[in-house]
Amino acid sequence: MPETKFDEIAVGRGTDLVTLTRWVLAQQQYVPEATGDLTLLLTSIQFGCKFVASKVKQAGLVNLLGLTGTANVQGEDVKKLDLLANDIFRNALISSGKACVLVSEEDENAMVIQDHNQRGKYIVTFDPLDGSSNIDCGVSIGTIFGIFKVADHENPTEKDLLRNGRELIAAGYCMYGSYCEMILSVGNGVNGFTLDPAIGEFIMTHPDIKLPPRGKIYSINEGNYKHFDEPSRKYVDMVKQKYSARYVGSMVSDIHRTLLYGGIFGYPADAKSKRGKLRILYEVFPMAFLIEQAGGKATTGTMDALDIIPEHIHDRSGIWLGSKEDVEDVEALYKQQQQ
Ligand code: AHM
Ligand code: MG
Repeated sequence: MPETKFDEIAVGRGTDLVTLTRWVLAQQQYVPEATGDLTLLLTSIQFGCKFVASKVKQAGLVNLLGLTGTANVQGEDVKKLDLLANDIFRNALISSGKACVLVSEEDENAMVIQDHNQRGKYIVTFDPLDGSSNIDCGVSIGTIFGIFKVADHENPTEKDLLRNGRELIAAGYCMYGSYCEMILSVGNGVNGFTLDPAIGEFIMTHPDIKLPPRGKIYSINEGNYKHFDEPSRKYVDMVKQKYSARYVGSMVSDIHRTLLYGGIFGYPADAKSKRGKLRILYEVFPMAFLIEQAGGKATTGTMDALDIIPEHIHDRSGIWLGSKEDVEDVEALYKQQQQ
């Protein structure tokens, strides 16, 4: 018999693609106590995103556009796709066996997984379909999520939910746009993965995203200018002299552009929305976490966004996020006002 010979083969040659699952698995080696639970949870989120991406594409053809005729706890009209996306993510997360409590924009109360054997150690906060007002006209929308750990999965408490954003262990979003992209951070930078619909996998396309320290784009709903406080007005007056304006009206898309091109996105608290519009647990925190992980900054104007402690699961806050120096300009105007 001829002797078996061994050749060495290197990792990362030619057609070698890094899938999201492979990347998440590889991160486990940096965490000695890792159990693989987060990998499984993220796999279920990945599945939910693929499922929603496919439904968003078909929406106009299979009667998924339009309203359900009901309003959510925040008094907003619920779209058919909002409801479907919520159902898809709930089921995906429950079946992962790694979630303990779910907090969704569409559900009034936090949902505890009933079956103790199906409970894991994670709290997932999510907006299943953000940018609802853009659904029916085919403009980019997305899913946003944040992941915390629960202290005791047998007895989750309100304290597990109402905590600051620095305690997030992972956050991300998936954008359903001209391409479908998942942006994820597990606390060691930010990476982007594009869905290849032909093979059904998210492939790493934007490794280690870093925001430039200053951008050239400001993104804010200027239709609210008359309601803005003085620092917000002053800021808009200042940047419009030198920056371009871009505003999609879907937070996921506006943040995606900000991450890739730099600049600033703001939805400040104002006379109309006294506590801001965007929700802390599943819009503000995940996006602030990603922006900080990419070297940017996130503020309410007067404090770091990740230091907020919400008093209720659906609490809102004003928010400015983006390139560090741009956000610092906003902070300086708020400081000036306080003097
Ligand atoms: P939604 O979660 O009901 O879709 O609302 C959140 C959206 C964000 O995506 C976006 O940044 C903001 O609302 C846009 O609000 P407006 O239409 O007031 O500019
Ligand atoms: Mg939303």
